[in-house]
Amino acid sequence: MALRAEIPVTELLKNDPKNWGRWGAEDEVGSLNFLTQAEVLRGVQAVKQGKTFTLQVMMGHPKGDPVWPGRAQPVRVNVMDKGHYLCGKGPVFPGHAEYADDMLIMYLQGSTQYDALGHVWCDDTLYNGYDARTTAGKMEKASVLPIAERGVAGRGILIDIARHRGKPVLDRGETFTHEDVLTAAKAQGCTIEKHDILLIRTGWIGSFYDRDKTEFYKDFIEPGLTYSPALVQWFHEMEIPNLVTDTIANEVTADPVSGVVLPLHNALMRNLGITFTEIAALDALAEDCAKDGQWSFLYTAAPLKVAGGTGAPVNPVVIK
Ligand code: UVW
Repeated sequence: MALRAEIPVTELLKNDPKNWGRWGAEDEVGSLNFLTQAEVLRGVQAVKQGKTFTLQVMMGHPKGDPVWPGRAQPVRVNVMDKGHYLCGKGPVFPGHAEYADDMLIMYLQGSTQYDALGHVWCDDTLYNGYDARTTAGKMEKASVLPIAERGVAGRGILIDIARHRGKPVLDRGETFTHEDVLTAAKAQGCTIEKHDILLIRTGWIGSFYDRDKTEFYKDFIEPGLTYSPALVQWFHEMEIPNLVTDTIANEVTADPVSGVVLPLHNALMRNLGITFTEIAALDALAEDCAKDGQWSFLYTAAPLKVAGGTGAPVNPVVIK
């Protein structure tokens, strides 16, 4: 990964739009405010067949769990099971019912997850102008909790960039723009509408399970959307509330032009308040959409209610 940026991210984004203050000085859910009751009903109207899909990757996959480099995979540990009873250590209840218990130790971004709007910042300032010092100890502002309490429901649309480019998975560091997304949508015979929850498939996370893990993480660079002022303007004008992708970070890891790492986290999430859902499992949904030609649906999700959390795991449900 290119870690040496040519210019500071604030310089790169200095002319880009912001939604700070648009929903009040205390807002913590950003562009989810676009998902009004009417937008939820527009999502419901996209339900045509009653097919359901869940978008979380498995935790504890036998082939490992994909995480951002430096984070550890979730660890699930049994703390009570039949073994305890066989050793005479299990609690004996009147009536002799027995039970198993376990615990999970994980990064809150260690599976399919929503990022809190304050998860990434620059210039000592979070989404909506909150001081970055409010992240100390736990997130006092723009944590994942308000997103979790609100929940997300609306019309979702899936754009399969990998399929459009005729490959099962995009290459390491392969980029695409909003123009490419629009071209792929046209080829799919669908139109991205204002306020759509945008799901983009690259094939990347699905490919993780069959790749050599050293190769996957070596000089880590994911494929993804790449920064341009025009792309940011498009997201702004389309009032996209939520970006969901099957990559760990929803964008090409390092902008090949400026060298800046994860500029869209600041341009879209911090500045526009667009919620990010990362590490989504989109292969089964994409396969089905390609078969029946229905690329839009009702998308619903609510991350776990973690007070002060920088993010939280989620298992979004799509209904076609
Ligand atoms: C980082 O925090 C680096 O990335 P993500 O948003 O993918 O969790």
